[in-house]
Amino acid sequence: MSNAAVDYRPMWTGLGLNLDAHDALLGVLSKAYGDIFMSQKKRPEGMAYFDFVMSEVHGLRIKELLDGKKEGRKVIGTYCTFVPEELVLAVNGIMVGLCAGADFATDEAEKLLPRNTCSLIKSTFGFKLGKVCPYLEASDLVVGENTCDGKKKAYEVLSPLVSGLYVMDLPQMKGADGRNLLKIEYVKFMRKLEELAGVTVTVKSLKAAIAVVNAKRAAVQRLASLRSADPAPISGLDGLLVNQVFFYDNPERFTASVNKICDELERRIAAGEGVKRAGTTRLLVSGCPMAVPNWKVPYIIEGLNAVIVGEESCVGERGSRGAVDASPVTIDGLIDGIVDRYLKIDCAIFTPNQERIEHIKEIASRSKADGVILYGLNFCSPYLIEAMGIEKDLEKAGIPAIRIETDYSQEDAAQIRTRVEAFIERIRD
Ligand code: BJ8
Repeated sequence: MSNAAVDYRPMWTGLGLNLDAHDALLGVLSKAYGDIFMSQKKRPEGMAYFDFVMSEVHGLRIKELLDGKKEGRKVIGTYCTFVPEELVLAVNGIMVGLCAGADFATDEAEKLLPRNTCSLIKSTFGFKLGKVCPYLEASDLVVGENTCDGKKKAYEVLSPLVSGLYVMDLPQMKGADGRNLLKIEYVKFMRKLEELAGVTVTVKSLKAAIAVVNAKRAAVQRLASLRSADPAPISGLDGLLVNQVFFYDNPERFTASVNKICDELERRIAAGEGVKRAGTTRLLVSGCPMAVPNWKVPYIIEGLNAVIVGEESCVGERGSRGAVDASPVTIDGLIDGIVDRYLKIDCAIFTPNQERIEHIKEIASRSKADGVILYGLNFCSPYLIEAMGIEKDLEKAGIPAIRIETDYSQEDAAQIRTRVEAFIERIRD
């Protein structure tokens, strides 16, 4: 997936990538992207921008990061939506999500991690050990976080493998003590960024950064609300792709591109047009994050007579809802606004986490979903355990739900297809 006209190999060599392994990875990704995305019918024209971004995901965007580094900007790689992009932008840094959405070098990863570790964590290691992630290699600081037990312990193992791993502590409960902890951690992280970048955060720089990220979130929220139309104006696969690119792209360019798609979708909706006919079964997908290029389950769902109308996920509404209050006039006040916004993320690592079920119901109702697919990665205790209670709760509320537990392999694709097909039939009966 790179522009054939430009030879990025010297750049990748400079980053220490294993070129043969990287070529093999890009070959597989490129084919998957063509099969999954380019074969869709009635895509919005604005998705051409996202096709371009994906075609250059290891090319032009990496060059932009390296050009930024030459100008003295720092690249901050992250694995969790709890890392505030506002703070990174306030020191003129660039934040990127790190690759964790495909099986790669799993045998190597399993020499360091138990087999019964979730695919997302194994993937993080596989991409590092296989030397195929230019984002990771371009990062000046890699930020881990104290979230689930798997990640927490995996960062101890990852630490000697990457230069500059910084682990942020996160609360697991949302009372006053939890809020205090998050604020302390965000201030510590801001100091770390200031030291790394040699830049002091000012009220002006932080306000400007908040405005950029709020605009980016507002654009994806606008897109999410347009998906409530019937017929759905955009496929779930394309909706997910936008949510995935959210973590990689230049934020201002991303915002403009999403708003452009929204303008187009508004015209589509006014004309009564959509990607599938009105009345197609509408599904909400809820659960573990789907990092690039984890498209397996949405591809299966939309290959059937169904359309995905929302993602209750960190790569989706859980990660992008809300806004930071930009009105305070002190750094402390602005940090409070950041803490308040991020503390609303209802990740399953929190206990209790009742607001997540309310949030799922709210999205299901707004997006006019006919049912909810509770998506969980094998061995992910926080989401798999929550899913059992949520399934019962949703069914009790009259919202059909099904739990799908899977990994990044294709081995269970036929079985998932059969189960989703039966679920759609149950909804339609
Ligand atoms: S805020 S969801 S991005 S931690 S799938 S590694 S939970 S065992 S990813 Fe997450 Fe931040 Fe929460 Fe969001 Fe562990 Fe589960 Fe694996 Fe997971």
